[in-house]
Amino acid sequence: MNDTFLKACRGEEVPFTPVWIMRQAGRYLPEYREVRGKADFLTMCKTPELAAKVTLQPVDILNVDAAILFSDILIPCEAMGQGLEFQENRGPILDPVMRDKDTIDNLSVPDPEDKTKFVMDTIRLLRRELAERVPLIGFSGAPFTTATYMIEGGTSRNFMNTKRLIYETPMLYKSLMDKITATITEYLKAQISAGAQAVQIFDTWGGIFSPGDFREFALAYVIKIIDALKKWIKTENREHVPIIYFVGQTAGLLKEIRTSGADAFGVDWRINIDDAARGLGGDVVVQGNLDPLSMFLPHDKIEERVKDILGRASSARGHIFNLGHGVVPETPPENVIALVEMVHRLSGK
Ligand code: 1CP
Repeated sequence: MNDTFLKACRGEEVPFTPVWIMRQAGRYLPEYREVRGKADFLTMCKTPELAAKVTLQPVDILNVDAAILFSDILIPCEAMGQGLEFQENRGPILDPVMRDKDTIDNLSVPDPEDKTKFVMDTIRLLRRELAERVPLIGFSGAPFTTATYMIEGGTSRNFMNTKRLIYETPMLYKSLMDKITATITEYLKAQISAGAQAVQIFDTWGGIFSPGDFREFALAYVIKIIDALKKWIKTENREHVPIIYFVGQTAGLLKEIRTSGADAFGVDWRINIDDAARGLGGDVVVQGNLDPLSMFLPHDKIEERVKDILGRASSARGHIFNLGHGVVPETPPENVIALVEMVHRLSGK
């Protein structure tokens, strides 16, 4: 198997820098749009054959060093009992919104093999179809990022309802977060049992907090999940499964993020990756961090940036190349193909 990605996650020697792209399966690929033309997004997530098909597309087309399960961070919200819809050009809609005690009390902590069996079936199918070609990454949202969607009822600009719940009724927020945390812990365990070889926890909106609030209202719950997963992996005598923690707006939160217990840290593009590695404690594995919109540059300019990031990241214990956030739908696929080739060529030792 091309296990360069797993080795890099563990901080081991690698022959080249592994690369995968956040949102590597998606609308920028014509092959994805073709499948998506026949099924809506949720149907794709819930049909293992379709989810597996689009998961494998970027592995074949881009030559990336890891596959990431095709799903969404909001799938567990529906499993907990909240209605979930994806409306064209509007994004996710969750209903009813989680802002009062009765509604939050009504949520359950689902059995992931029951309520989200399609995710686990997709993972089992993918491991067979990947046939050890590249490792498979499972994922979830972090509790806070997941909670923002559950509280706001969708995407948000200023997260007013979320912060209002936190500041006005902190115990209610905590009861919601405890349920989400328990759900995600079981969900990630089930993904690992089904065959996920690494997991990434997405805290896309963590950067809306001051460091103190981030620690109390977001990170504390991520620490619980990572701690529970590590203990479970140990008691079950399972092989080490790397955990990657990605936080949007990483720069102001490095001191906090380093205490999460993750094996590797996703870094967005707003900070130089060597500064991020230093802020995270120096001896760490970092993942990132090219600005997703620099994919619109001519190839020679992309190459300059790739070289710069590879050079800077050489000071860290390990580096997994990625964008600093998801690839946008307007991105020319040929530029992403070129990016992967550049990372491999320029980092080859
Ligand atoms: O119309 C379509 O085809 C659906 C678009 C789409 C896709 C392709 C959505 C809706 N989700 C996804 C897949 C997805 N989402 C993956 C697949 C694996 C891969 O990376 O290839 C992953 C890992 C996610 C994770 C996700 N979903 C995050 C965290 C990562 C990030 O980008 O910050 C978030 C915040 C979501 C919520 C979500 N799902 C979809 C949309 C449009 C949104 C974002 C809405 C917003 O901006 O708030």
